[in-house]
Amino acid sequence: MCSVLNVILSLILISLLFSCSTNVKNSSADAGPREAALQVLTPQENPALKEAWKLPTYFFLVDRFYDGTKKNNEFVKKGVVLSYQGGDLEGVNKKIDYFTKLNIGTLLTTPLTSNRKTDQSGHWGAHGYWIIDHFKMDDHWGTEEDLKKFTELRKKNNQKFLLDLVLNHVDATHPWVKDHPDWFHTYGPMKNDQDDKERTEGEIYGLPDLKQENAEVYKVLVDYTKHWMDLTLADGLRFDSVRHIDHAFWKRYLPEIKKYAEEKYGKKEFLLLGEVLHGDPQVFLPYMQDGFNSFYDYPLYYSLTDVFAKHQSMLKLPARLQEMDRLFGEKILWTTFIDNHDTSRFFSADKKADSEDLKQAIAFITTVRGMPMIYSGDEDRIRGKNGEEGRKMITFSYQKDFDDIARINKLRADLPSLSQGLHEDVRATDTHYVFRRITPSEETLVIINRAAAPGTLALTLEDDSLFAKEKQIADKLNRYRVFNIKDKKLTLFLRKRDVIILSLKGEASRFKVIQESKKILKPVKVFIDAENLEEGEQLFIVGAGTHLGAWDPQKALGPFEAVLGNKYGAEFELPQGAVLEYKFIKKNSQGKVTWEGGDNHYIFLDSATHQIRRTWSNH
Ligand SMILES: [Ca+2]
Ligand SMILES: [Ca+2]
Repeated sequence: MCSVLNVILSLILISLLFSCSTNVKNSSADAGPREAALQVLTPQENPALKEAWKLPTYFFLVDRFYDGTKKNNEFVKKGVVLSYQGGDLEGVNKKIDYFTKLNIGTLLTTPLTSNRKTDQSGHWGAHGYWIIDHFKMDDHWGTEEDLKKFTELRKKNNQKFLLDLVLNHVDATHPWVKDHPDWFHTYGPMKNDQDDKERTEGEIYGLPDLKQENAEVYKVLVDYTKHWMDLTLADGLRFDSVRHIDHAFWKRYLPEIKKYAEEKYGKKEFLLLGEVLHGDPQVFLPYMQDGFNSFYDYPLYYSLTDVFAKHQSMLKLPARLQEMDRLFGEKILWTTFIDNHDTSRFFSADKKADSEDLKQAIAFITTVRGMPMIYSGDEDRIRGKNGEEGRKMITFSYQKDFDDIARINKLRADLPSLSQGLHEDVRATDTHYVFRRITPSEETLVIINRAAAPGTLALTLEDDSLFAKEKQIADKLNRYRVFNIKDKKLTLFLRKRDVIILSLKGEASRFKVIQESKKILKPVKVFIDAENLEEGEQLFIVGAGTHLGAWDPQKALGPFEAVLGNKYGAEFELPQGAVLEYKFIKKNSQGKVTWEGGDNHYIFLDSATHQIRRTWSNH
């Protein structure tokens, strides 16, 4: 190796050593990223919160679940998705065993408050987000007696309740708009959500925007919250449109509500779930500082849609999990989902998506960190290209899908490692992903195969793996599938698009090894074929995570040295176990940056990976 390269490598090593103290852009100072870990390390903080919310949640629109009585069917037009469909709490109460059979631990419904009584260009407030009276239940859902019965029934079934609240806006026909004009922002319509003032004070969808900084508004929103907490005995709250309300409000409001839940109801693990509708994990950092302990996991949602619905590389999953782990550590209990009432339905995200894909996606969110949330209709093959179209009435017609999802959901009750365990990436390629969840007394291996054909996978087990001592092991999803272990080699016969879950209880000594493992840097040689480099242009590599410069061209690793012909090479110290998500860039002597075209590259740096070879892509 030439001396220039040695100097460069030393500089890179120095920058890597200091990288743990640099902040990722846009993050607030004390929410800085953690150093890239050897593995994805998950729930060690907040064990009580993770225990309390370990079971899957079922989310439904009251109007779209089950029509228990025709008495309240005002404005109902069956089959017209923009109108009311007749669902009500009496229907929910009649079907209460449905949730138990699906192995659900928590129910979340759309808001229960009274909504506008007229249509808005053919759209009705069947979703519940167009409030006209904060202290009254909508007649469509039934009576407060029905709500009381619902609370009793779910208590009997040991099911929690998450209450959906709207604090950002009211409907234009709400009496407050006339009676208290000073309770609203006067910014006008929101067009640019990148602008902080416009995003928090502008009107979304023409809805009058509440002025939370007004003392009377603050008080009425707190009263509204407590009123519904008292009525429903909620175990947590789901907050709509979080990004459209100023941080100052959340910083004051969330601790007050948390205190109320603790002092009045003894609910120490009260969930504060924020809807921050964004795919970039960085956007969530300031909201974590505001006091939320859960968010919808939109960043992971986009990655898993790419993988399971659009049939893209599985490497996107560990790349995303690792990226989020670097930013948030274990501070947030992510609410994971495969679709919801604001997104396309899973089946409609891509033409290729089918029910096997859907079940794999659900198995994935059930076995990684966070709290999995089923959106009503995931078990019922509901389709729809966007949120509104996907809000169809449940038909209860796919018993096998229901049973399969119920079986996956049951894993959460049976295997504590899935909600509490550390996470270690074992193997990842374009078509399969193997990871381990581990607590001091349980080790679980999850194997997801996305290949369209059957195949064999041989995994070499670590000496300290509980599986290394066994001869045979049965799949937790299908006990008739048994796999052999010989000389610490586990041989798996994979079906096409398969999920296998293996778990053992016992003294899992690998737990300590993973917990204490420090970042192991290993030398990796990177070669890139690039034609037509212009005079003064040099090649660099940049990607996700501080170890690859966090996508900042100024912090890119390089330059590469000419090796032979169009081939350029460099050697870097990179963290073993990391999934690298990266691209190559060219920089000229004036500092002008040219990015490689096409999709990002991914590679899992396991112990056997010492080289990366690629060709520059123009598109
Ligand atoms: Ca009804
Ligand atoms: Ca607002």
